[in-house]
Amino acid sequence: MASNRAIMYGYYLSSCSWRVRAALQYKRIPFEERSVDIVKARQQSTEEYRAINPAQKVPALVIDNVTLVESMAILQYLEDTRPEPTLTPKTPLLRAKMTELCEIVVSGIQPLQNVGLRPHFESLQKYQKFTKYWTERGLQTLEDLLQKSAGKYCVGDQITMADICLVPQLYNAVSRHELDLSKYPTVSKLYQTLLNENFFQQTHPEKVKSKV
Ligand SMILES: N[C@@H](CCC(=O)N[C@@H](CS)C(=O)NCC(=O)O)C(=O)O
Repeated sequence: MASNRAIMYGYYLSSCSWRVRAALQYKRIPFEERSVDIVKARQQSTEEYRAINPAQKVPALVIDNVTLVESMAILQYLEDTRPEPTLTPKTPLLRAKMTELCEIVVSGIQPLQNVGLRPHFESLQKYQKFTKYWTERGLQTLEDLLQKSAGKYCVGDQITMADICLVPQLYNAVSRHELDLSKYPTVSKLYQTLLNENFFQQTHPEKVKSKV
């Protein structure tokens, strides 16, 4: 499908932004990233950005003359319109396994440690206790599921959306929540393998940070 260069609105430390950035890179879709500072400047709540994403969150992607929000909807759109290289397993069972893993991250961890929750806690300590609990619980769930589904990657030996969701969340767990991944050996091994993949290296927050 012909298109102009895509524009991604994101933040370098945002795990949801990294999902989209990684998928764009994996599928070799040219894009430019525009930074929305969701932490200090809280640019997600400006009138200008709310016109792009009414949810006041990153990411948003302008592609094919439309604006898309919600990272998983964006991933599915990219998969449907640019199917090669694919991020979806071939069989219904493996697709279900992929979705299980994505959901653990997307519904079971990320929203429960989002920076947007911080003002709703009386203290930083209470926020950190809450976010740590849900992140550790999610990581244990991932470990249990991945012991059964993983090969070289999360679902067998194929890169899928599960890998795209996993890596950014693990980066957050280590860098923001200072969690020790060695308690989760399968998760930990996958993280090391995936971090060596070129499309994750090219889209790593440290690399994006140096450009903004
Ligand atoms: N379900 C959404 C979640 C988006 C989301 O929570 N983004 C975070 C960064 S990872 C954000 O913008 N937080 C700022 C806030 O909530 O104010 C998606 O997958 O795109």
